[in-house]
Amino acid sequence: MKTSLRAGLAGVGAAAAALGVAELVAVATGPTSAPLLAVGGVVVDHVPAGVKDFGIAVFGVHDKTALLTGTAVLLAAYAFGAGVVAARRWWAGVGLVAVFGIVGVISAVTRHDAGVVAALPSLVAAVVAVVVLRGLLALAAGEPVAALRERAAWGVGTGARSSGAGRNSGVVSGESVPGGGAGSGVAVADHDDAYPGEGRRRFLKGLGIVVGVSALGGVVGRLLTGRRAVSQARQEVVLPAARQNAPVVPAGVQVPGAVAYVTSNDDFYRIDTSLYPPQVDPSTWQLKIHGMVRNPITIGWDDLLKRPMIERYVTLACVSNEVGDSLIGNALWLGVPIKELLDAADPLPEADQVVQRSVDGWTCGSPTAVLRDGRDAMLAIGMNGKPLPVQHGFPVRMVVPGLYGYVSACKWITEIELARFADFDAYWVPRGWSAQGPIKTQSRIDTPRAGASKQAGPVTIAGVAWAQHKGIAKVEVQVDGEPWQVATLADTVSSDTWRQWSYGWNAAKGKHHVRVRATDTTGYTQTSTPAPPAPDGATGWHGIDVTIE
Ligand SMILES: Nc1nc2c(c(=O)[nH]1)N[C@H]1C(S)=C(S)[C@@H](COP(=O)(O)O)O[C@H]1N2
Ligand SMILES: [Mo]
Repeated sequence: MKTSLRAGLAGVGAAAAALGVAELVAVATGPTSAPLLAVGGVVVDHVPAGVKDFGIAVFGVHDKTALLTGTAVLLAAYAFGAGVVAARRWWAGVGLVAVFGIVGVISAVTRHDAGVVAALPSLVAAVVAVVVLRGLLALAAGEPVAALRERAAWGVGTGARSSGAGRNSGVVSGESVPGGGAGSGVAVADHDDAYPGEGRRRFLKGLGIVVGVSALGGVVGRLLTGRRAVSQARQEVVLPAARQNAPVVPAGVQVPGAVAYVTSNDDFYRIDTSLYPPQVDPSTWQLKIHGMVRNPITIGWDDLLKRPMIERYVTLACVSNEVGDSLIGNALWLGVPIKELLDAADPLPEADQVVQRSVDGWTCGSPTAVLRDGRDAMLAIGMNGKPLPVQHGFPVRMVVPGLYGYVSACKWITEIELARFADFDAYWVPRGWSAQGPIKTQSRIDTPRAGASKQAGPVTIAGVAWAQHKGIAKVEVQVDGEPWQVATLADTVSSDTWRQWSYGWNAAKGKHHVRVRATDTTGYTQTSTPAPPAPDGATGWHGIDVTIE
């Protein structure tokens, strides 16, 4: 094995140990204080506003894993380099580890609401990285075990000069350089045959043990963090009954082949900027309503539960949803009408924006007029009969019929600040998204699937359409540019949910293109002009290709 390969692997091993230990420390200091999550969080929040596609991507459902994997790969590459450098110039290597530690510390302590203790995982990680790097480099150099044991300080300060290029005896004498002067490095045998077989085996064994123990530490850390999480508190929540019974769902809401009318909690799309869902204990939860109000209010969990509740089906939609895509879901929400709390706080007339702030610092802003116009906007605590799932904002989130999630649906909400749109930009606004985000009238074909093959004869085309708080008045289907045909609308609970539709098509052999468009109760028919999600929601007609055989 090549010298530099071994040194690089030693670096990667040191990084693994650092991250594993950091996860353990983070059990005490909080999951987002661990360096990987902390740095990942900073990346999410600080991507330049111009990188529009990335802005869309962080809205995306699968991108958290991608981001963390990417960060881990970059870190591994960095660690490899640090290992190679450290083998030649020990203190330069230590410097690179220190940079890693400093980046981790700064990321962790600058996260919203992070205390100084958030620095701990990264600090400990950096120290561990140095110690383990030193040990692994020594193994990589093929030092006799005895020599290793004799070292007073396994890690720091001992270095031996490489005897330069060319063959190296592979035996590094115990010659220590206290404090390791500049330029001292850990000599690594240049050729395998310097320590035929045995040195390499010992190195690989050491590396394997380090990586294995670190992975174990990381997993144990995550498990312990999970146990400290609020899932227990969530299970203990007993939801109060609503003022009236939940609306009855008519049997006719569901069209075969379309998505389920009510989305289960497990299937509900999840979008947020947090790499680890905030853990908020209801017993310490508080909501502060302040800013441009005459009567600031602070309300706790028990007070909230005592207030009269409503239970409503509301279809939530994400502004990042592409035409035909599925960042949309319909659930039964239980909660306190926000209008009543806002009325009690008594906003100043010029406070046209209700800024909602999550415990992790994320913000969104809804028009005050919308939240007070009598629609069923609420501080929700229940979702489909269960306490809010942690990922969907436990214990309390906002739900507003008719507004995209990024301007209204604050999860883990802890603060409501009355302000003016002119004075405050919420999270996504400086990142290129519109401050106003009413949901655009849209429709989608669920069956047949795009690209499907069907037998000639009767084929049911079906799907969903939505125009929350306005309601769907008409859905039309078009095959191959023929005249638009009116589809049959299914029942619905209210104008605040999506509505299913179907159309019986007598399909002839060949390739066909099928399109759909909806008209809402204001008389507006979806525009055919395609627009991307940014800045305020995609437009255009959903179309699919179908082959009839
Ligand atoms: N705290 C917090 N709340 C948030 C977000 C977020 O990033 N952080 N994202 C919003 C967006 S963009 C959407 S579309 C909805 C999605 O809610 P869901 O994950 O429950 O489907 O949550 C909103 N609430
Ligand atoms: Mo969203």
